[in-house]
Amino acid sequence: MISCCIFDLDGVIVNTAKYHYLAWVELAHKLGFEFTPEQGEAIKGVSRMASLDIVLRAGGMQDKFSDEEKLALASEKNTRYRQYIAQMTSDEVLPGVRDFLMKLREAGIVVVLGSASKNAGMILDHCDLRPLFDGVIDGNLVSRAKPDPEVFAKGAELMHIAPKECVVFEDAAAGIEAATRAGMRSVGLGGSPLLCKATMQLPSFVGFTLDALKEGVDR
Ligand code: B16
Ligand code: MG
Repeated sequence: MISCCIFDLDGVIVNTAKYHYLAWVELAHKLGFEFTPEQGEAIKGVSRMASLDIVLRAGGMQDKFSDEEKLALASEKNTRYRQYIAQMTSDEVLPGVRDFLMKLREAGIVVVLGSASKNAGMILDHCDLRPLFDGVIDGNLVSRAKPDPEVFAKGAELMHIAPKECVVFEDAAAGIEAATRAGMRSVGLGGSPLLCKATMQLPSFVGFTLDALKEGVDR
């Protein structure tokens, strides 16, 4: 039985990874080094401060800054990132997503966001998605990053739904592990071999139906 679907944001609903990357590159340039797209892969789904550590390591600067200075650097990156996401519109919602969310709601299935981002609310508003979500658990409400199950466990708790009746949609292996540790089934988005532990995999939401979801995860 599926009562609730919990969606990761970046890489599942919208592609904000490109804006995170651009904002980190600007910070790296200011500090005097390059941050390549290959290195940028490692920050997907990772919290802001953990991303900063990855960026500083790429520039050999991991031991150069105090905790206070690191907070200031992360805040500077966030200011740039928010300038990018302030320009987002509903056109940036990934193909098939809006249709699928609407199908879930019509079927009475609860729709929840489960994201590491502290900016998730702003993105939902700019993309006109807020009315499609019954609940939002974002980086402001969790203290432990995926693969810790906290974000998804809190989503189920918020809606008073048992984990076994929840399905998580994720594009990162750490998110799939978090779902499994929360006692939930999962759908791995995007076709990466790293998502092989998901209950089912899906290339994109285009044409995806509730029946196909049930068939894929109810086994
Ligand atoms: P913020 P998700 C994650 O979003 C991003 O993938 C990751 O790159 C980012 O560092 C993290 O949110 C925190 O974002 O700086 O906006 O709080 O995939 O969990 O939706
Ligand atoms: Mg993601």
